[in-house]
Amino acid sequence: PEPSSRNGVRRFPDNFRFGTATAAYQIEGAWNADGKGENIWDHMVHENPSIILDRSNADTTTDSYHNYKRDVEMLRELGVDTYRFSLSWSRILPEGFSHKINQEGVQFYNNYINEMLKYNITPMVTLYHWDLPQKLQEYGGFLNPMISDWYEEYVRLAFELFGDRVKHWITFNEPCITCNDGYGGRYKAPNVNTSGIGEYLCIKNVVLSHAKAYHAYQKDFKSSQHGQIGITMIINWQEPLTDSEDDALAAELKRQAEWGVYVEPIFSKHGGFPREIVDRVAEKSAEQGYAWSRMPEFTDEEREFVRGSADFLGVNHYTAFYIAALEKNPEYPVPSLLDDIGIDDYIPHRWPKAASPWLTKAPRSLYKTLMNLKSRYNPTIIITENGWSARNAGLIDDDRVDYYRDALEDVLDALNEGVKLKGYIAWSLMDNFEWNQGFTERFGLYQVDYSDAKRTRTPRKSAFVYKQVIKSRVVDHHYEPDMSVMTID
Ligand code: GBH
Repeated sequence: PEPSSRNGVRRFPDNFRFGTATAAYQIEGAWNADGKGENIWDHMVHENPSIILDRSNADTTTDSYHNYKRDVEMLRELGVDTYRFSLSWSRILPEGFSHKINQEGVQFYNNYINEMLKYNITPMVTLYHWDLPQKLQEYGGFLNPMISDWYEEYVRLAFELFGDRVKHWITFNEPCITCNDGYGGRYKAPNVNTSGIGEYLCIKNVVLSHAKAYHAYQKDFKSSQHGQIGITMIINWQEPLTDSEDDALAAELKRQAEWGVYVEPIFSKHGGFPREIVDRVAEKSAEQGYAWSRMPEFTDEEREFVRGSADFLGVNHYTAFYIAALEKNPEYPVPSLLDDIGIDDYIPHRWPKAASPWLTKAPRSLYKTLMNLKSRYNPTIIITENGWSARNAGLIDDDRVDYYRDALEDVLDALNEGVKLKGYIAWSLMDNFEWNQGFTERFGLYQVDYSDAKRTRTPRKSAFVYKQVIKSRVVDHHYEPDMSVMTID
């Protein structure tokens, strides 16, 4: 972007928080150690190895279960305030329910959290990052409305066990991956193909699960623990391809399908699902001969229960897409959420490409996203993920450095515009198991050497640059780090 567009204060306020993020399945390994139960990712990759591009799995991955002290040391090297990581439900509750608590799993998280606190690093805990206990899947998982009670039972235990020290909770990471991909037949666990029906049941059940967790915390924990609870969405920028009304609606439907169905019920004044998608699915369902809409509604009581049930919105932002209306996209099964919304997406050739096919460096996409959220709900926001993938394992990652610098300039612009943005968390602390892409895509500020049993971690150039931003509170586009030695300041 033109330098002239970067106006205002170019310094991060002292109370603005910086962090890095990971997720349990992607980093812990030790998949069946010390009493951990199987989860839906363990199950899927073991049953069906070819669902992962390089036929790898996360049985060991970066082995953070054993390397957690090194992880915390890296956080200290970077000088971050916050570490966002997730709890593995089945490591704590091997069968999903609290009748059997795995004390060794609890001990692991206590050790991890205490190690962070020892060095003044604030833990931010994601309660669910896609890894449901397999047992609960056998009872229907997120298609069973009982899931909101099961989830409440689990999160209450997490609040009891860790809430004396953890003050930042995220109920769900990117629930659209659970629902639209996991139940919509798009190769994420549990990989059950219930597109067009199950995926909508899942959406409603996730929203109610979130709200139950929020209310449980307000009722029984907030007054003694004083923490905050939010929910994290993937919110990329969706730009209509043309000025036509159809493309504008298509872009809006894409936003609603990915995050609006969760955010609108929680953050809007009126509550409930976003109108356009509700009408659209009702219409399509009728055309297809269903006696009812495939998208369930909330009862009035449920709508009120959900409305306002969050202290902040977590935003995972990576990129942008152009969206056009396309009534019948032959790629999508019927019925499915993707067929319902009737869209096609495009990525312009001119945007620099990362290793992930969906990820490009789209100009000012983070700024546009934050301004759009401000105009809709003006929520308190934490950027809970932002990052860049490479196929190359090397340490000189100038494309990642460019990506982060421009994203951080967008953050400054948004702060200048009064967006209630409290912090920025980079994805990821280190290379890790990138879901269906296995180990073929690397997002790490630190490189991980998978050929080494110790899973040695080494800082990349981007780690040094991020450290400098955190320390100096400014983005210096000319800073060239001395990479010969990483220090703890
Ligand atoms: C995040 O998702 C996740 O929270 C994190 O665990 C992950 O490691 C990180 O990003 C990097 O991917 O292959 O065209 O079907 C980001 C949102 C949504 C991006 C699913 C990839 C699949 C696109 N992701 N999407 S496609």
